[in-house]
Amino acid sequence: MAMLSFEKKYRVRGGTLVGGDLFDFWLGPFYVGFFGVTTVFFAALGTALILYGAALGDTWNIWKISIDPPDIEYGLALAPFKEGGLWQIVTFCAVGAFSSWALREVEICRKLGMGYHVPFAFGVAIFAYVSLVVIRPLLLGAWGYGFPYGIFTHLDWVSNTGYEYVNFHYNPAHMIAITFFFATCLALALHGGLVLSAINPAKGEPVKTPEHENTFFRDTIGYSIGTLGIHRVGLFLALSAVIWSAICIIISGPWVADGWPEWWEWWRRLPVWS
Ligand code: 07D
Ligand code: 07D
Ligand code: U10
Repeated sequence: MAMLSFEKKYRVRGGTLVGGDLFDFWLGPFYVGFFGVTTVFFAALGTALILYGAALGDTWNIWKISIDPPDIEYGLALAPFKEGGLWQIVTFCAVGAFSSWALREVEICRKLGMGYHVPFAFGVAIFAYVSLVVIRPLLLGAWGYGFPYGIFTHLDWVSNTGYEYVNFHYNPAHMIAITFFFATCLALALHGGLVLSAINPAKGEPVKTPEHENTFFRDTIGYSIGTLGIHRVGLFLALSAVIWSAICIIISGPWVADGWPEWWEWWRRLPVWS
């Protein structure tokens, strides 16, 4: 069915979580819904506040603009607007916009009668962001532990936070996260390569079947996970990468306060070595 006539057929009321029929309509290609309205509200307010913060700052250099969190001294209190209060409101808007976007995805899934895999996956990305700017600051007792909203300043934050723990590469959860990120790239490259090699053949060649795809991997590594399985594995690898990322930063400070290399002392002290 052509895409446009399919959309027409499925553009029917229902499936909303909140708001009933009130916002149950489309604007051009975009489904609106109650959470489309809240997304636009939080995203527009957050963006406007970032622009206002940039106007208050001393540069319009896009790389250097930064909305900084409050000083550690403010703890978990609300800070004055120009001393981190702005960062706190922008963070609130960001969490509001990202959650609204995820819920709008849920409503679209419900309309289409599909599973909730995509909003669930986005929820994991939101969890990583929330772990950086809400969960870890709460555990450490100050909003000042959140990262600043600026292109270069957020890189400075990652580098400084990394060196605070001497060598962040020794963080075991960071190791697991990185391994999952690398594995995700490998899996996507294998999958993209395999599918294109089978269904986008040279001119005049017939399109190949999933049996060809299975056989390629059985011939190469002795096992094929199958056409559905590879998507399960892909989702698992990608979500694991982000979940272990969230873990690696949540435990840096609240659990391990000194350097990560030192944490490995327990391994050196195992009686088996002596
Ligand atoms: C390709 C989908 C499209 C998304 C894009 C990003 C904005 C920000 C706003 C200046 C893959 C749009 C960007 C809306 C502009 C202001 C106020 C996604 C794709 C194109 N980072 N980070 C980038 C964010 C963190 C790190 C680039 C966001 C953590 C490193 C971009 C967040 C840590 C490097 C960016 C976030 C961290 C980057 C490209 C939120 C650990 C780079 C991103 C909300 C996770 C790279 C100059 C990209 C770079 C980069 C955005 C959080 C580390 C500006 C929105 C604190 C080491 N980050 N980042 O393509 O070139 O993502 O930086 O959590 O090297 Mg970052
Ligand atoms: C947080 C993004 C969420 C995004 C959302 C959506 C918009 C809308 C609109 C485009 C999590 C935002 C959407 C804004 C845009 C339009 C229209 C994703 C998030 C909700 N590290 N490290 C990681 C590596 C080192 C350090 C994670 C590698 C050094 C610290 C990952 C190396 C030191 C932290 C990772 C390396 C160090 C991390 C990031 C190599 C510095 C974190 C991925 C090869 C000296 C961060 C949760 C991630 C983390 C993190 C990889 C090196 C420090 C596993 C490969 C040794 C402090 N590092 N790192 O988390 O875990 O994405 O964050 O050297 O905080 Mg590291
Ligand atoms: C996959 C797949 C598959 C496919 C696929 C795909 C995965 C089975 C069948 C999909 C994959 C692709 C298409 C490949 C490319 C994708 C990526 C590389 C991922 C990264 C994506 C991007 C970088 C694009 C990002 C674009 C976005 C998020 C769209 C932005 C849209 C909006 C802002 C409008 C949102 C609409 C809402 C909220 C509700 C409706 C309301 C309106 C329309 C009102 C209009 C008002 C506004 C737009 C203003 C709102 C203000 C905002 C947001 C603040 C901005 C402020 C300013 C100052 C400008 O597996 O195979 O094939 O295709």
